[in-house]
Amino acid sequence: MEVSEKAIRTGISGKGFNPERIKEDFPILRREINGYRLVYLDNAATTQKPAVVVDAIRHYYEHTNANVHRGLHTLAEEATAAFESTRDRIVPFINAAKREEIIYTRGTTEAINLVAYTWGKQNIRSGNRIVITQMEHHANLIPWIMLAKETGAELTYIPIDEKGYLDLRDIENIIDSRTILVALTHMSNVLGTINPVAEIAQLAHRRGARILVDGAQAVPHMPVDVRAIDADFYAFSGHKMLGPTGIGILYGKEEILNETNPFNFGGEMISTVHWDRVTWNELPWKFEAGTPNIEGAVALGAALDYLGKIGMENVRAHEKEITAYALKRLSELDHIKIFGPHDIDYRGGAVAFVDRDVHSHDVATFLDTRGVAVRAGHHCAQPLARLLGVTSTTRASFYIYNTNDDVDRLIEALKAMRKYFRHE
Ligand code: 7TS
Repeated sequence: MEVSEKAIRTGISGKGFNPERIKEDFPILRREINGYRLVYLDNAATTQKPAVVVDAIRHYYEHTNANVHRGLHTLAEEATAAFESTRDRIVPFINAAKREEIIYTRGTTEAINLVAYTWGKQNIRSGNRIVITQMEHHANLIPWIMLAKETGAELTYIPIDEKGYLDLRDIENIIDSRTILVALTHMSNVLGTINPVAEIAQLAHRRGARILVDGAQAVPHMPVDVRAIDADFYAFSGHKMLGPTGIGILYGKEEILNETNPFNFGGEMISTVHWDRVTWNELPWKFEAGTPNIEGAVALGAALDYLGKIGMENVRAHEKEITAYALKRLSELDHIKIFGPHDIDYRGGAVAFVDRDVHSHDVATFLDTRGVAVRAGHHCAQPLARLLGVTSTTRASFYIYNTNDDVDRLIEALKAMRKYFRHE
């Protein structure tokens, strides 16, 4: 099969794409750490950036830099166009209905807090129920703990089963008629579990509740369609999908955002201001007070282009393959216990595990001596770790530039670690 020049540049072949070729687009992956070629397996925390994303930031400052929405000079118009064009590209990327539904934030955390402080404070009352799950990241847990305390609403958890799936047997009673909001993660950053968010949205809507989906781990790794899910709110971060830090997205249905008062006040978010009264700007700017992260939005556009060329189906297919390989290789080590589902159709590429004898922090530190970067800790989900009966786990998480060779390097390093700590 003939492969176009463009496809070669992006590493795309007839069978999806070639991660070895993709690696070349990421300057940082040429680094050696402690004498070994870097194997970066901390992608659930943040991904590395391809040269095109780094170049977009440089190009923006060298050619375009100006403040957005308020200037009449060429640079200001170009900066505004570049900033707003990423918003236009987010719309099809998650299949939103319109650009008014795409709010720039600093990331998932800020997006969820924005919903809690605006829609949440406006709508949640004593006697209401907020439903979340036992596998939430602190970003989708603490805002609801605080809001429940403040309003007198009840916070209820969908439990997880021993395999790491949501236990939905009692879901009809958990999401009851008092429920006003269901907030859950699309993909767990610890267990890797992909949750049936569309089905849960259907039930929430039948009860008259709204649903917020934390898509921090989903949008970077699989095709996401917010309208097929019928999400009322959907949050994600640019830095976990090849973009820079400090830029993220809150998607919200237009009619809900229209009924919701803003929370950050200042420039940009107003229409008219008098000494004693103001009217709000239109969507989406109503929620974007102050000078935004322009460079971040512009570079996120470059990241979207890069992922778009690969195709999110291909990203997901590659991650299924490498995660299946990682689960198989890790399962061969009898001193390793893996958390989360093993069925590759229902999980993503974050694989948390513990060694029977070596503390997860020592595991991560040892792996680093072999050039393998993983995360160890509670992964910002302390109650979940407690539920799993551990204080911390080691987590390997994969992305488009990881290969089976990288998994082999992880396994070799784990074996070397056992020797080093004299557990063999
Ligand atoms: N929700 C989930 C499911 C996450 O995995 C994270 C970050 C967040 C929310 C917060 O995203 P932020 O961009 O606002 O920080 N997760 C991780 C992690 O697993 N390791 O480091 C950050």
